[in-house]
Amino acid sequence: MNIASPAGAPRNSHVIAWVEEQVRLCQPDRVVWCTGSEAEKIALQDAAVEQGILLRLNPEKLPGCFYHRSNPNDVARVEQSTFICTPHAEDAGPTNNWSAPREMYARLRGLVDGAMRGRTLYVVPYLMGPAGSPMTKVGVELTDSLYVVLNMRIMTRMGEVAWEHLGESDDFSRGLHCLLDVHPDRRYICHFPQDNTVISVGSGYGGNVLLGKKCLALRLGSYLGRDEGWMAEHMLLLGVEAPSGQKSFIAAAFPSQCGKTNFAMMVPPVRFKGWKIWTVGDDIAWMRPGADGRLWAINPEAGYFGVAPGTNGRTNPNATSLIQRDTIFTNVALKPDGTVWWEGHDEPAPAECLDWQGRPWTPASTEKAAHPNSRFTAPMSNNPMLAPEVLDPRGVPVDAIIFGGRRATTVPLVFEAFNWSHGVFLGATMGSETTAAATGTVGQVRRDPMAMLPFCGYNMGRYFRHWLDMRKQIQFPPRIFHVNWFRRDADGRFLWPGFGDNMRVLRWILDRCHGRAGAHETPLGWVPRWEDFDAEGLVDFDRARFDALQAMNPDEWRRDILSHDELFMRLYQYLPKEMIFQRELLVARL
Ligand code: SAT
Ligand code: MN
Repeated sequence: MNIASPAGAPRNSHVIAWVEEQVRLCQPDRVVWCTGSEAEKIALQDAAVEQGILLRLNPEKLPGCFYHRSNPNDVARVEQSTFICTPHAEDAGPTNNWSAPREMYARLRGLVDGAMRGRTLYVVPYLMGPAGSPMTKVGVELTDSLYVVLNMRIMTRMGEVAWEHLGESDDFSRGLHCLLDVHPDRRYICHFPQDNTVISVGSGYGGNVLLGKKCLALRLGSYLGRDEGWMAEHMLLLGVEAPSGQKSFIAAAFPSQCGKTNFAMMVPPVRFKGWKIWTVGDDIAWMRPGADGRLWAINPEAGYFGVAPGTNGRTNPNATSLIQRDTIFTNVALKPDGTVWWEGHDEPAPAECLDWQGRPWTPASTEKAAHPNSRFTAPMSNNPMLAPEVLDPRGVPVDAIIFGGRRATTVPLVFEAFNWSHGVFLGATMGSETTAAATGTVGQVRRDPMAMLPFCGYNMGRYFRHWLDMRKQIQFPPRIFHVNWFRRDADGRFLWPGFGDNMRVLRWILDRCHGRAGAHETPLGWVPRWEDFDAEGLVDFDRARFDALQAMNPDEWRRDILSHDELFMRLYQYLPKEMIFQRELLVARL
């Protein structure tokens, strides 16, 4: 097939040569070069509906919205099938699956050889980051999935804009995605950082296949960032506007399904009249030192791939409004009137509906109607509180970095690191209970450094080194904090209401950043005293409850440090000595 000058193709000879090579390999019947136009979007949606990939939802109630069910064996990221393929195993490090590039290329070539016969290959050019930003990267994803094309169109700046940014350059990430037969035995998500390349086969779901997101923006991004002196992080970005008009920006790292989207779109409680939270991003931040000595961040994405269950007008009013249009819902429940439902929806459970696998469901059913990792894909432009700075090529200056996990015990609601190295240690030793975002057991505490365990594209020990080294380039570093919204009492009830009330924690964090709030020194770090914390208007919340939330039990912490040691031991050869010092200091303070 000759693809040299079809409609929509750029003149970039590097792109043409690479696409030609992939086409020869996969042998699709047709090649479509996506332009990103409105007309193209509608034609692709129509085609997806016709092929049964998408179902059009009720156009009056959910205009522009579609419904998709993935294969039931393919509903989350697959960490066991995700590989970092570098010449040496130690480049990938002990926390990644490694394979030699030559072997993995050979295996993948075997799998994709002729695999698109009878199918269409879509060429999806996209930008990660605002057009015109020096931080922005170009990616090109070749895929045989219309679902992927339509999701990429929401999640990235897709189309001609990317060719314009690229020009004649060959500096673009190469992504090949092939559904194959969507069988777990033939599912591989492989990264070749030296070649700026990702090959993903055998899956059609989320982070496995929307290659701009976890694969480029985090795994390849972290690798590029280390070489180029910036940071690719699994962080939301939000702006806080005080009644005075002063705006501060916060970056926060939480593992998947720990409320990044809700936090990034938080609506402050009535007590905080005049305060506004603006969303910059809900999942990924690219950060680099600016000429002014501060750390600046962009959100490389253009949409949200958020967890549906639990999203409602109380937990996330902004998300609830922005997913009323132009949204793709995946693996939620489908109601007879062509709308959607999930556990924790504003509407009560429907008398009858189809569950995420298309089976009849009623409130008497014992299984969940929506998959726990069901998702919405929605454009950020629909967010009523989208920060205008999200389009600024310079990004936003970061005042504070927050690390957090899902921990039922041990870890207080909030504490502040003594300094940058201590903050890096807090991030490096973060623990969290596993969730449905990845296949495997749910609810077990695992170490998830900086929430990057599944996403760091190189040796985790060297990643800590990079974090420590970045300090030298940042004259005015953000302060670093640790939070835990998920602590429970002896009866298993959450001690903290969370959601909008997280504004109270944010308030103390900001006041610390601007030198306005007091704190008390503990072995873990600085903590708010009762008088430093705004609890006014909280129901059933008194000083005893605050003390329970902030309690620090030395025995629990000694046990926790033993579990830090498990990670540190795996990384021992590569672990910066600052991490060992911080560990020793913590033990001594306890
Ligand atoms: O499926 S994704 O990897 O995109 C979502 C997540 O796990 O954060
Ligand atoms: Mn994520």
